[in-house]
Amino acid sequence: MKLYGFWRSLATCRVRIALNLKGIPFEEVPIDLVRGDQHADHYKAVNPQAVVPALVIDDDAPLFQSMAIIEYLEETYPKPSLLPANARGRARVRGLAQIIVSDTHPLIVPRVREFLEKELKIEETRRNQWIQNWVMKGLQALEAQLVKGTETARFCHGTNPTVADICLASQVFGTQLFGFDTSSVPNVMRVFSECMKLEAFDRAQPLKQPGAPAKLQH
Ligand SMILES: N[C@@H](CCC(=O)N[C@@H](CS)C(=O)NCC(=O)O)C(=O)O
Repeated sequence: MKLYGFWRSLATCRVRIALNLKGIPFEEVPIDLVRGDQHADHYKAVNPQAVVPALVIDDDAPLFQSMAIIEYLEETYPKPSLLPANARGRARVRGLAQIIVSDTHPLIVPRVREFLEKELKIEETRRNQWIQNWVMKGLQALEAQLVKGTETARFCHGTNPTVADICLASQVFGTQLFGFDTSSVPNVMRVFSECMKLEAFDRAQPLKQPGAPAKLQH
């Protein structure tokens, strides 16, 4: 299995965690998003959207979009399951995941940041304000659901990690990359610290991937 990704890509991180949790071996092929390698013809032949991740299994057509890839893995490698056993639980977990995947992460991806900078000519401080605003709004929405939900336990939903925890952890890694204060989301951070006790999450984190800097500069 070949995972096209990038060390600091939060969407790649989600798939990496799922693969690790399910114990599926894979090889990661780095696509340097800073250098713009996602736009190279050789990568657009893999994923014409010019984004990572993409997952290639045997010689089949590449799978794309992190959540579609994770759902595929869930169906083809059902154990351990990353979704609750009942329909209501699955709806809650998918809802928590979508807060991050649909409503938060898309607002801060490189092509959006580049558009703000190069087309709209928004200066760096204001661009950082944009990123911080949307990331923290997303995490605060997650925080409110964790506080309200009676199923919140060691993880977002019960005592086993689900796709909600995968998405939560990926976005918290993002706050670390940007150097944001997360003290306003204590329940999110408590779940994150439970996730990080699991090797599958720890091994998937951005700073442990090839190409990552030894230390972040903020
Ligand atoms: N919704 C997509 C997001 C994919 C995405 O935007 N990936 C980012 C990295 S996290 C990317 O490759 N960006 C390239 C760019 O914006 O130019 C998913 O979950 O797979």
